[in-house]
Amino acid sequence: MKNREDTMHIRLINPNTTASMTAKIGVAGARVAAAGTQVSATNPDAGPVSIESHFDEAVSALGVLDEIRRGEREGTDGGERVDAYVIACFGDPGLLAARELTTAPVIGIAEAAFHLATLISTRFSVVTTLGRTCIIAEHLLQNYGFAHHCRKVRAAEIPVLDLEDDGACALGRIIDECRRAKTEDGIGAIVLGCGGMADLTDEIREAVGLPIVEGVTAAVKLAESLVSLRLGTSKHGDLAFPRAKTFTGRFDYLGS
Ligand code: 5HY
Repeated sequence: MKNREDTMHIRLINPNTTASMTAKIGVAGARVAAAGTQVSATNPDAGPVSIESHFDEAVSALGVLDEIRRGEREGTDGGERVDAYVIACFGDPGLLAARELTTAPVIGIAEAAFHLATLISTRFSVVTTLGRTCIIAEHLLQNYGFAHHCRKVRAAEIPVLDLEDDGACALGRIIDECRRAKTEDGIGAIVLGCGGMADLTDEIREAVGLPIVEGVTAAVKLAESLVSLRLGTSKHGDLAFPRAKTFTGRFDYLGS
């Protein structure tokens, strides 16, 4: 593990396969990274172009694991070692399984945003894309122990890929929903519920007038803190490397 004086390399993984969204996530992460922090962004070759359901989530999780394995191989094949990973989808797909595959910290953007929101407000709301994905965020809030901090998970009712289409006025709908949250939820901050919103934080903050917590940038800063503190994923207990075993059929490449 590198000490705080050296550079560090943070790999952002967009679990969907839309390259333009991956590029946008990379730019947003690099913009807040400290001097000396290299940020790279990838997405799986195979999987859903956007994640908007439990099914999409389940399939995308394997893509995330493939990207972690790729990052780990790069480090051993003489490439740039990855010091921390960020899963840049608001469902944090495959988070715990990903942590089993590396000693580096692995941070989900939902978990990161929840942590930071509770440091600056006693109550926050989440504004995500489609209504049907709200339950995914609600399950994460319960799972991570933040449910009592979150007043409401709201949806702007926009398909994820509208965020890639300037003509779709996704920003206007997100701002409207944030304004409703501000007046109705009794909150002090808003968490943006999609990695594809990573470039919208400033515009939304100006339009709504509340602290806006965005997951990709939150995760990059938390990753830097963990690496600087020489804190990696514990290999003692449930996040130890998976036991070697055979995988059959199309998953035989996962065997060891
Ligand atoms: C995300 N989907 O962050 C989630 C957002 C959502 O493709 N990237 C996606 O709506 O759950």
